[in-house]
Amino acid sequence: MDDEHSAPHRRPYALPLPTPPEVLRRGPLREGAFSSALHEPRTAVVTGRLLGAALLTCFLTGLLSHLLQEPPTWLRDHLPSRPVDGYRVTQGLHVITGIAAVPLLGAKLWTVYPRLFEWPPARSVAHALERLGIAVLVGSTLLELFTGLLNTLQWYPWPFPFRQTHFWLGWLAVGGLLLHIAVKAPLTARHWRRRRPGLAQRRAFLGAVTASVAVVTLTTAGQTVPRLRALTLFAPRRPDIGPQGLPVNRTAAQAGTGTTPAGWRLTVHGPRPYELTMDDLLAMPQYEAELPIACVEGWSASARWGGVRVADLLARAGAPPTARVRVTSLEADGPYRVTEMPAAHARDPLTLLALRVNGETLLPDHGHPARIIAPNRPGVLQTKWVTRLEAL
Ligand SMILES: Nc1nc2c(c(=O)[nH]1)N[C@H]1C(S)=C(S)[C@@H](COP(=O)(O)O)O[C@H]1N2
Ligand SMILES: [Mo]
Repeated sequence: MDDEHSAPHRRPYALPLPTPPEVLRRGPLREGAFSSALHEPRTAVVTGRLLGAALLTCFLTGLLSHLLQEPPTWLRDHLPSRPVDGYRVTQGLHVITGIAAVPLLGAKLWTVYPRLFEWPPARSVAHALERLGIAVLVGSTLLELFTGLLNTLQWYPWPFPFRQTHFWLGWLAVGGLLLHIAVKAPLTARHWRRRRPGLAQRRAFLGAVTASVAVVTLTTAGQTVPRLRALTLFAPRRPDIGPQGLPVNRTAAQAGTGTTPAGWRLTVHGPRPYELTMDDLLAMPQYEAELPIACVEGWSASARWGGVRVADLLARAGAPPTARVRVTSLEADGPYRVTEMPAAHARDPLTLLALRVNGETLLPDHGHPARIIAPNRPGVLQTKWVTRLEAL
């Protein structure tokens, strides 16, 4: 048998769902429970545009940061070491747009939250799926901004690893966002342009939202934008406060590297491996470079570094200029004890095994006896307390 000639087909997602009994329609579920004139599409479109732009910028810069920190094999030989300030700018933007997204998300959710109490809760399977999609979008975005913000404070009150969670939640949030943009496109298009006369209340609301975004941005962006430094009230870090004029993330005490072992040597592995004492290093040609430390948490600070070119050290070991380098720290353990540097960075003349900063010998907190400093690189990979380089 076939049902070619039975009842007309309905696509399964268009199936209507039953309306729950009217007695349940109380409190916020009442007709007309929300009185503000601003719970309407034009306000949602204006806040949504700003929020969308912030979240998409945040996502793309975050993706970049992830790729730079853990480059997949196909990419690792194509990562450029210029512009010098590349990572500083993109990661600064990542944290700035993430922070700006907090008041924007608040405003957007406030505008549309009466929809949470829509009646009936689901008209059809399609409507139920759309609402489920919104739940995923809102949940993942809230969690994403929350974990990111707490990470800038170096506070990890959860049992899961931050970076992987933040990465996958980001995909979930951006997937939900793109779907949301697509589903709402016709409605958005209708309210894209302002119709005169505008709503005075809306103007006041959007003014308040803009002011909140300006305040949170101006009081935190100084952690990476030098011109805003004087306004840095709420940023977790002041980039100019710390020993030798630079902040410290992991101290020598935390890493157990407060005193350098008496017989410290730099070991360089390659076709012709060798070892150097500090005196040997100081006898090599010394170079200086003005380079930033750009921490993934959003602060950055520039300094004048002095030391030996990594390219010279590798060439002396007979390594080809296409070699990547594995850097090992004296630190007993820690996620950044061993890091890898792409070939472009290793052969960049600005990349140093730094022995000095701002004219002084490195303090233990900044990586004494020697640290890596390279252009266009996440701070986590600027390895301190270096004991070994291996050409790969
Ligand atoms: N060996 C080692 N190097 C490290 C780290 C670490 O935990 N271990 N932290 C990194 C991080 S997260 C940053 S932002 C920079 C900070 O450098 P600073 O303390 O000299 O400012 O060092 C990096 N180098
Ligand atoms: Mo960092």
